[in-house]
Amino acid sequence: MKKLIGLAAAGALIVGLAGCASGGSGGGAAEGPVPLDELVVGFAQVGAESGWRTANTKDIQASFEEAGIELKFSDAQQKQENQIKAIRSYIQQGVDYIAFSPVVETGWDAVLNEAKAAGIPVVLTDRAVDSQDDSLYVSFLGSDFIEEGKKAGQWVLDEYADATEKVNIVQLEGTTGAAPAIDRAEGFAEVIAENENLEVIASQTGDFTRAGGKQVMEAMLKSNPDIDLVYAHNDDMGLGAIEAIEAAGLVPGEDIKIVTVDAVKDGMQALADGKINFIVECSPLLGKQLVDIITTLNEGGTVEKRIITEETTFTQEQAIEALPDRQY
Ligand code: GYE
Repeated sequence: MKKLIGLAAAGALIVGLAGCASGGSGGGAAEGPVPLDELVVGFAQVGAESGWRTANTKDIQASFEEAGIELKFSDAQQKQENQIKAIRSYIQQGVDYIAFSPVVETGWDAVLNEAKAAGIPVVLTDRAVDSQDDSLYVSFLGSDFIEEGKKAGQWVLDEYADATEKVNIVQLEGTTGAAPAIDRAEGFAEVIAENENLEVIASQTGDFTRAGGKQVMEAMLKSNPDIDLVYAHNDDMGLGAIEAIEAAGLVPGEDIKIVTVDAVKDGMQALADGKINFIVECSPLLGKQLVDIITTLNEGGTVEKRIITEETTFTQEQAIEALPDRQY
């Protein structure tokens, strides 16, 4: 399984050249590939809520520019209605392909059926949709968020293996209803259930933002005097929590341990400084693989339905080592 995933991540996306793949309105298999400088792709981004998202946007824009493919880009400011509007406008403009990162999991069937009716293939990047009908998208490229939650849980399990008393954990959740918020909570809960001393005493959304993480942490510190560990679904909320913890006169990383997901530069710096204790990597660099998917489809090839990003984890020492070369 690991090997398969590795291959997919390495860019081995073509599984056949059957000539049956869906091309865009501009052509594709039947009429032969559309020249790359005539291809148009519409990308409906979630927003600019985090360091991860900014890196993801930059990478996608740079990858399309490098490939010489026109990319229409929209920022939905974390609102599903804006994303739906953007997708409808791409359909109206008759783009060849639509790619998007769904802000929440549910509520996409109507607009995705409109894209299907218009013959425009859709690629999901980063986040999944929760739909019964998987013919509504060609491929889903992104991380395994349950696995990320499990990795975070495993660190906590090991860290407190010898604990004889209750360990009070608070969770800063991502955007309510978003795949990474649902799955990172699920994977984490599953693993920490192995030790009954580990207990999530409070869990609330900070919407994947630094300000949200800070605000929720301030409130949690007031109502829970004895917090041992913060599990934040992304670095930005963890960084916000650090500010709240310091403002309360406590030392982040020591008085209260912090585990996060993403491994963007600011998060890695906080880990190197000992303010965060462990980070599970989630790579935002999906641009090149997205270009590969689209050029493969354009050439009449087919792509894997699910392409999982390869990722690692970082301790403080590993962060110190990785920081100088970190691109984002
Ligand atoms: O972890 C978070 C961002 O969907 C994986 O969204 C992405 C998440 C990422 O806002 O920082």
